[in-house]
Amino acid sequence: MLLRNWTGAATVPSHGLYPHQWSWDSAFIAIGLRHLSPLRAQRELETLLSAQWGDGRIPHIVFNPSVPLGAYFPSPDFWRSSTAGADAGAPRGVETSGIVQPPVHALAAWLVHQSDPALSRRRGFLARVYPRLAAWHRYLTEHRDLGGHGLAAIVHPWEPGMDNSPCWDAPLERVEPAAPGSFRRADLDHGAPDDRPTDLDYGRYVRLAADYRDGGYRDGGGAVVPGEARGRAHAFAVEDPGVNALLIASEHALTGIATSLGADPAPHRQRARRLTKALVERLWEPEAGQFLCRDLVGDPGDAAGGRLIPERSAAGLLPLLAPGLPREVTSALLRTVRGDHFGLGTRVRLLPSYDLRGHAFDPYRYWRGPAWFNVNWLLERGLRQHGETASADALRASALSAAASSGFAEYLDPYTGRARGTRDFGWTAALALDLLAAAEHAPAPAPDRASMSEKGQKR
Ligand code: 2M8
Repeated sequence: MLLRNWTGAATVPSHGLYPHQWSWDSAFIAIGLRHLSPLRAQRELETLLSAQWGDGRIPHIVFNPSVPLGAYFPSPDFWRSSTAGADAGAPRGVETSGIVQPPVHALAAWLVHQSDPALSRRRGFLARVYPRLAAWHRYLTEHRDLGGHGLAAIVHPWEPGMDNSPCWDAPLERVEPAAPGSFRRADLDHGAPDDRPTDLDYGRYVRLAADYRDGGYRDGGGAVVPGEARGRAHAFAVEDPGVNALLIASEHALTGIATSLGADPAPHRQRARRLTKALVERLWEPEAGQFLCRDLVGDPGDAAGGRLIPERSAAGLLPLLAPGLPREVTSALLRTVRGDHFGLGTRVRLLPSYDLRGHAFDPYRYWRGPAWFNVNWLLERGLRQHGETASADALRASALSAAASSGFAEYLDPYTGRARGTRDFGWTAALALDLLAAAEHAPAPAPDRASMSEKGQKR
């Protein structure tokens, strides 16, 4: 199935609903593909990175020119990357979107390398991807530090990958939606309207993307606007704990990559440390026992730079992946994972994307409750890193059985495990393959060793 989604240079998440290359999908897909073909896994990431912009951003979609324009919206003629993004260094030879997705790529590259270090060295894989991955992280920490406190911010609800999360409801209310007749959704040709975002949400997504494009995809970061004022150059600007946790995990992967190439890993270690500190200072909410998102646009007079959004998303648990958190933070996160709000191991089969007790919980609708395989794969890894082997094993078993019984569904009802969304979904198949391969190996070692050792370590 995974091989059927391969198009010759990359893998589509799904031939119907998502017929192009998506950024974080490709990273997850490469992680699974490495067990079938390390060469294809390398090419998957290389194709994505070849569409990187001059300013370092990795676009969230790389368009396949042979797919008709009407097959997916927003299509290349909406984003107009090669012209509207020219000043930001968008490539000329390929059309892409102009927004980004979570930075799982360095982690993926490191795992892909480890699956066949000899092939990787022969092809110079790490040497080629390392400068691009480093530029990508620089883009996020420099251009996207819109809050001025060291974290990367997102400027569109599609950027954290959790498009329709209730966390975006309040920030989106300030956004004037694009007129309903001004665009045509293609997603409803494939997905059930009850599962997908509403038309009103879509109107707001379109408005934000069009405004970003019309501003030349400029971020207002860097030297242009100082400190906290940067976030206010956007109608939507949020610091998301999932995005930043993945950035930290990937920065740790860069220490491994740099070491393997004989380069200095210290800058990556330092950046990971700085990001981890900022993550705790800015987004940890002790009363909730989890990390929350920070809305940077909210209250112009707020000296702390925006306010925390009182919604519990699974993104707020992903910092379990970040080594070096204070012990009390980790313990509280583990309690929250198993507690009433997420119910892992008690009330649900897989971790839901949003608070089971939340006012907006919906077991079907996109990122407002259903369980997603990539989030569960990340959590499984986080649990294992913290020595929670029994919970990680149980989650792995649950994810594997749900992936197979659901026809590799895009997401599931977290209570019943019933399949939702599209089927034959790329990262579901890929990550199931990775979990299966891991189940056949010895348990993973502690994170520090995992990031430094190359031999005999596949996860
Ligand atoms: C979904 O997002 C796209 C927009 O990027 C969409 O709804 O059309 C999300 O689930 C996102 O996380 C995922 O990367 C993408 C492709 O699978 O689909």
